[in-house]
Amino acid sequence: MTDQLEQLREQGLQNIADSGDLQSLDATRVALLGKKGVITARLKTLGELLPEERKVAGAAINNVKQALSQALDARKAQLEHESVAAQLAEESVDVTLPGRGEVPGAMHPITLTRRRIEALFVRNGFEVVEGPEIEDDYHNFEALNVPPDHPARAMQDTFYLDAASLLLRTHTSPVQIRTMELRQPPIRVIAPGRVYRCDSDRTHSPMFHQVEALYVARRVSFAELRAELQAFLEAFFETDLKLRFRPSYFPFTEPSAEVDIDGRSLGTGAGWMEVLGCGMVHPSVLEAAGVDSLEFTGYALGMGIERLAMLRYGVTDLRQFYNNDLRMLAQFV
Ligand code: 2NM
Repeated sequence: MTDQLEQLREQGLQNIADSGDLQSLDATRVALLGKKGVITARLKTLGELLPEERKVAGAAINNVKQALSQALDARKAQLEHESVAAQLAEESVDVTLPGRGEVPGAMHPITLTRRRIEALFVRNGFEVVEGPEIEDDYHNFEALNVPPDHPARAMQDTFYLDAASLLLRTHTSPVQIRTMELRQPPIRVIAPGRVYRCDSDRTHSPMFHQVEALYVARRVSFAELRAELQAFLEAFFETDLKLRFRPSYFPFTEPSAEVDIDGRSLGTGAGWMEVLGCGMVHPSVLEAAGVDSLEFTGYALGMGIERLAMLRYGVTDLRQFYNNDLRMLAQFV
C-alpha cells in the first residue's frame, strides 16, 4: 500500500515534469487530481478501511496529493514564464541595428525641364501665365488665325469634347490670346502646360508639354527674337550654339521660322536638329485679341518640353517619360 502510493507519487511527479506545455500540464493535472483522477480514486478506497487504518492512509494520500499539487503549481509557473520569455525573444526589436534608410523622391525630368525653361525666361523679364486645358474653338483656333479648313482642325488631331465647340487645347497659345484680351502691351509672358493631340507613336504622345513665349510691345523686332533665343538656348544647353533659322509657316506668325541647333555641339545627334518654332505675331492675331497692330508688334515662340528634355538628358524614346519606371525616374534626384 505505501509502496504503491510512493510509486504513484514518483510517476505523478515524472508526468508533471514531462508535461512540455500548459495544455498537456492541465491534462496531467486532471489525470492526477481530477474527479476521475488516480488520487481521487485512492481517496474513495479509504471507506473500505478500518477507522484506525483510514486515518494513517488518508494522511499519506493527502500528503501525496499535496506534493503533486505543489509540483503542478511550480511546473505551471515555470511553463508560463518560459512561454512569456519565448514570446519576448520572438518579438524583440534590436534597436542597435542600422536603419533601412529612406528612399528619396525625385522630380520628374519633364518638371525639371519646365522649371529650368521658366527660370531662364523669368530671368529675362518674362512672367509665367497659365490657362485652362479645356478650351473653346475660338481661343484654340479662330483667334490664332487658323482657318476653318486648316489640317490642324481635323478630327484626327484635336480631341473634341461633347459640349459644343469645347476641346482639349492643342497648344498653349490660347493662354497668350487670353492674356492679350486682358491687358495692353508691353506684354512679356510664357505659358507652360499640358497640351493634347490625337497622335500616338514612337515620337508622339497624345499628351505632351509645351512652353510658349510672347513679347508684344512697340517696335519688337525679329532681331530681338533671335537674340532672346540665342541667349535662352545657350543658357539651357550650357554651351555656345550656332542657330539656324529655317523659314517655315504657322497661321499665327508672319514671318515664321523653325530653329535648328547643331547636334554636334551637344555631343548627341549629328547635323541640324529642330528645337522650336517661332515668328512675328500675325497682325490679325493681335487685332483679334484687342491689340492695335499698327501701334504694337510682337514675337512668339513655342517649344515641346519633352523634346528639350530628350536632348538635355540623352533620352532616345519619348515613352520613357511616361512609363514611370523607377530605374528611369531615380536618375533625376
Ligand atoms: C509656336 C510657333 C510660333 C505662338 C503664337 C502665339 C500667339 F498666341 F501669341 F499668337 N503663341 N505662340 C507660336 C508661334 C507658337 O509654336 C511652335
